[in-house]
Amino acid sequence: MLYLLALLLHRLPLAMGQYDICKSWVTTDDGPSWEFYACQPKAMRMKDYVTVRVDPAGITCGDPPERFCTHENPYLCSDECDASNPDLAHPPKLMFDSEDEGLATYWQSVTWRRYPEPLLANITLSWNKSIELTDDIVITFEYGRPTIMMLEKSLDNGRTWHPYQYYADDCMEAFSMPARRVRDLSTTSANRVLCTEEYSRWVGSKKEKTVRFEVRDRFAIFAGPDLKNMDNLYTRLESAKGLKDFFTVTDLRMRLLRPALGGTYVQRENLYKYFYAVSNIEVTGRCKCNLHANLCTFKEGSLQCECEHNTTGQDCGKCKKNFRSRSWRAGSYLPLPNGSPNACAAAGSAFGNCECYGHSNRCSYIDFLNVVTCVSCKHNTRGQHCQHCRLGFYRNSSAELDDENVCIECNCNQIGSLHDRCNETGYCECKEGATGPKCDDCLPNYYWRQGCFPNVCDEELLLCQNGGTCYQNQRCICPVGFKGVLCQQSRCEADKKDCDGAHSTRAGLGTVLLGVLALQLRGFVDL
Ligand SMILES: *[C@@H]1O[C@H](CO)[C@@H](O)[C@H](O)[C@H]1NC(C)=O
Ligand SMILES: *[C@@H]1O[C@H](CO)[C@@H](O)[C@H](O)[C@H]1NC(C)=O
Ligand SMILES: *[C@@H]1O[C@H](CO)[C@@H](O)[C@H](O)[C@H]1NC(C)=O
Ligand SMILES: *[C@@H]1O[C@H](CO)[C@@H](O)[C@H](O)[C@H]1NC(C)=O
Ligand SMILES: *[C@@H]1O[C@H](CO)[C@@H](O)[C@H](O)[C@H]1NC(C)=O
Ligand SMILES: [Ca+2]
Repeated sequence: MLYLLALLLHRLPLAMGQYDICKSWVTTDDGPSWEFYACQPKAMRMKDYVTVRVDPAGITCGDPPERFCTHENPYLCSDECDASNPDLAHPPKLMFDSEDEGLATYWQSVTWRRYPEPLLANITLSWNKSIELTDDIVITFEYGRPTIMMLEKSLDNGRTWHPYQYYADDCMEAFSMPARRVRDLSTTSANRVLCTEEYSRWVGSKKEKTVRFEVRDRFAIFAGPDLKNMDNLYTRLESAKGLKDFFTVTDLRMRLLRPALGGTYVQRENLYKYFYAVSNIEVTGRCKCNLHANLCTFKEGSLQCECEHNTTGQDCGKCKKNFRSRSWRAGSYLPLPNGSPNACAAAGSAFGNCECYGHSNRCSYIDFLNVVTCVSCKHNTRGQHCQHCRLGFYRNSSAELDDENVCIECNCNQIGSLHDRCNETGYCECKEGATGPKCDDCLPNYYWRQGCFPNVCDEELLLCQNGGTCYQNQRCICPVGFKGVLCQQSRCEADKKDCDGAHSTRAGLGTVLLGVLALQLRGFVDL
């Protein structure tokens, strides 16, 4: 039971917004103590923390200076872009500045002077931090919106990319996709990637300037219009597979594929009016802190969660050292309204002192042994406390016992080793002739061929004789007239018939002559 005062104290901040506080000091029948809640940072204007990259090189206008015109004034091509003149330059940073009223500042591309080669540009935004979108992404285009573009996202700092939304004035023609609207999605399709025609048609360049990625409309599928029922959204984010990740990004990329045409056709004689110009990119979201932080700060050029609940890492994605008695878990929005902190626990504090070094979160009591033991040890560990490595793995000497990398696979060569186990330093047990930590090498005087075999011949003791040559230590290639493992045997000696038999004299002579010839060619016989 909570005392009324404590109740007020910790209910008050909660009323300000959901999941705003991570803990509060409460007084219970057992005395005062901390109570912990799932918590998340406030939404922010993410463009203030972004780094931008525009591709390909040379796509930004003004180097060399060039003229352009607009769809409104197609024959008055007196506007100029000049990168060396601050008043006439249009660098990428102008997509993220705050603008004086009425005066748009924008990044601008070169014109479509290479038509019909496509005019392509990528604008890549990187945060080096996972971010959860909380509102629409709004991209503002001056002089008309692209007739074809694509939005892509990455969840791993740009290593892999996934389509996020397709935009075209004709989705079928551009992407072979039917046109759909986010408003028409349902609870089961809320994270569908679709193609929309709403933001690409020509309506005059001054009227509709924005291209949106509709986050609110997707939220509204669960939270209702005006997002009144956020509880329902949070419940769904927790339970629907992939839904949370759908709104999470580390990077965004706008792939501009065809500029505004101002009509149906491209006027080849006036290509100065086709280009891209972006004045603003608004991204609203919050740092992803796995519900373990309510603050996110910009430090050393990167956003960083201020982790609570004894978690750590950029996203509070792991337990702090000495707080790994059970596996790390993200906090949960459920149960409403305060959620579950799923805090990390100090070593030895949970499960009646059964320490599992964070490799298991389940313990079981074995009756007849009267011990508590960890169940289903992960990360290739085993043992009562998950303190040993599984067979076929060895202890990583530079990792603590509670490190995920504590066990390293032995990786013994299957052919060269006796079995797949290794000793504490990772050495495997080798079959005869094999050597090396993993038994994938051969001892001297052995050669590798699906295992190690003793050399048949070499350049020292096991020399091929009579002009034979040693092939990869496996066999002697003998000159005609000789045979045997080391070519030590003359064919005549071995097969008397060849030399003595009258009927075979000519053949025998021929063989001898050929043999001499072969030796001559090898430079062995000096005639
Ligand atoms: C834009 O990025 C995509 C990958 O997301 C890449 O395939 C394409 O070549 C890039 N285009 C330009 C013009 O750099
Ligand atoms: C990205 O963030 C991590 C963690 O804060 C930091 O160590 C790293 O230097 C950052 N990388 C870049 C390119 O800013
Ligand atoms: C985290 O550890 C500290 C001790 O360092 C403890 O006082 C605190 O209650 C712990 N927090 C949680 C959420 O378990
Ligand atoms: C050993 O553990 C350290 C610390 O976690 C880790 O950086 C390293 O990659 C591990 N070594 C192997 C071979 O997994
Ligand atoms: C593991 O085996 C190698 C090779 O036999 C040996 O040099 C090493 O000392 C052994 N390590 C341990 C800890 O026994
Ligand atoms: Ca601007």
